[in-house]
Amino acid sequence: MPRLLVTGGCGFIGSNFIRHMLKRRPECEVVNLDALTYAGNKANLQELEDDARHRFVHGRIEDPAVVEAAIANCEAVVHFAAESHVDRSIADAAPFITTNVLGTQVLLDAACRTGVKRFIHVSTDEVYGALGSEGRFTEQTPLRPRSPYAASKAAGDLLAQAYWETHKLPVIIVRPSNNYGPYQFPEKFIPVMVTNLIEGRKVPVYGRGENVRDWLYVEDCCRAIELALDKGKPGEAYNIGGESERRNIDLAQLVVNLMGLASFDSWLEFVPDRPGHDFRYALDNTKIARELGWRPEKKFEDGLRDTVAWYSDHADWWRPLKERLRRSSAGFWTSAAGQPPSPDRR
Ligand code: NAD
Ligand code: TDX
Repeated sequence: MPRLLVTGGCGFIGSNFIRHMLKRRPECEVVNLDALTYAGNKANLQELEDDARHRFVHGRIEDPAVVEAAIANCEAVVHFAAESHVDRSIADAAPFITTNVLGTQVLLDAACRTGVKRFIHVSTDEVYGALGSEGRFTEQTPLRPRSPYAASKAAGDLLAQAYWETHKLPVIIVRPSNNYGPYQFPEKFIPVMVTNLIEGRKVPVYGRGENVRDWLYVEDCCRAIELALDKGKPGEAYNIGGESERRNIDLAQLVVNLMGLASFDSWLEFVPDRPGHDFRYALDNTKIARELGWRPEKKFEDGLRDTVAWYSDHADWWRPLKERLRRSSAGFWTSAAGQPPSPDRR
């Protein structure tokens, strides 16, 4: 794969993926198309500043002229760019439709015109909806998105699938579970917890903290996407599950313990629940294990310890981001800035 177009490469998973590929593949070149929204940050790839194999293009994926120029001479596309935060989609769904639906269509059209050899569409487990306490989603599970974010991602999946069926664009859809690790924007649950606790603030727990997420270390996710790029079958979807399910409350307990803090309860603040909060996600990894030989390798407790250490060592990275979040939080529904969500703020 000599030259890749990566969209959203200045975000959390995208920046980890670019680092992963350039480290493992000396011959690889990356064009990184990113709009630098509130979640995009050039500092995520600071160490590649002098690496000629990485070319940053500032622009939006829903702009056909920008995409046309960026995709020229690229053999494959790995499409991460998205509005990615569920709480924000509850406050205002419009940017989710623009980026996750319209942007995906513009990219798919450009990919058809240039004839790329592979188009990896990075989707999410959330497109399947919510589980009760039993069972797992397989790739055959019908799409039943329940938040505006998940609906916009599912729309992207359906478009991607349709471009395979209609135009034979070699699209591969990957559906990872909740990622965690270095460079995750501090509005998502794990970085909210770790950075709040470092700052001496409480952890906002939605509802009673009984919802379950399946946690995947970001490096394991990047390995799976690399395999999908090399060996994935066009027209197919692959789940990428972390095989590490935890209730939010148990995860909070683990983080408080890892940070060496006593009296767990005093560090929690139970806040009103997210509207339509999906109860549980869990992915069946049978297909990706059998067809691509992938399994998650990082043990959850090790990944979490490494992540806590990374945020402890990189306060200069996240402090300005949290400052900005706090200043701008008035208009959207989130507790990430340390303000508990309440129904009258929706
Ligand atoms: P992120 O929010 O950290 O990063 C998104 C990036 O996309 C940012 O750099 C942003 O500037 C860029 N972007 C947003 N709108 C854009 C536009 N219109 N044009 C160009 N660039 C734009 O997201 P993430 O957590 O790294 O997620 C990456 C992808 O993986 C997303 O598609 C998301 O839906 C999916 N995903 C994420 C997770 C997770 O746990 N983080 C899990 C499953 C799937
Ligand atoms: O402050 C918080 N308190 C809290 O209890 C936050 C931010 C979250 N939560 C809960 C809600 C969820 O049950 O923690 C869980 C994880 O929440 P998020 O980090 O917002 O992730 P989630 O909504 O599960 O979605 C994530 O995984 C799938 C990503 O944000 C999506 O981009 C991805 O598709």
